[in-house]
Amino acid sequence: MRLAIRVVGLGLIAALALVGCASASSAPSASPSPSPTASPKPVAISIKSFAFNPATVEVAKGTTVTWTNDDPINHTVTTGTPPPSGPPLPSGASPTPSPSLSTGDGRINSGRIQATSTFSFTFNEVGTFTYFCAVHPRMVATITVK
Ligand SMILES: [Cu+2]
Repeated sequence: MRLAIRVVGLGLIAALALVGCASASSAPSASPSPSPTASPKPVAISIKSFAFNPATVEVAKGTTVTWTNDDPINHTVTTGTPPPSGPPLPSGASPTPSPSLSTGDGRINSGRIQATSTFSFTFNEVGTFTYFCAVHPRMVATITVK
């Protein structure tokens, strides 16, 4: 019993010594140098009244775009070509109870953006990004990255 206490005590002393050593030897770390090119200003797009506002945006490469859903219902930001709305069902077929949303071309797909929520994407690739709302395929917009 007594031996055990002594071992624990020695262990504590050793631990304290180590901590003291570590803090004494830690040199102040050099502050990271600022990046040579400042990142472009972020861009905000509002989703309101079943439309992307503004619908046409031109941004510099590296820009982060944030969409805010200002409608009381869900929308998505999905790149690609919107599916034709209201596809004709084969005769006798019943509509699926919860049709899965189009995932577009797979480059950007926010999934459902709840009311008052946001979705952000950083464009690190130049090109034209045509996107739509998978819930309401008539909602279309374009972002051009230069
Ligand atoms: Cu929508």
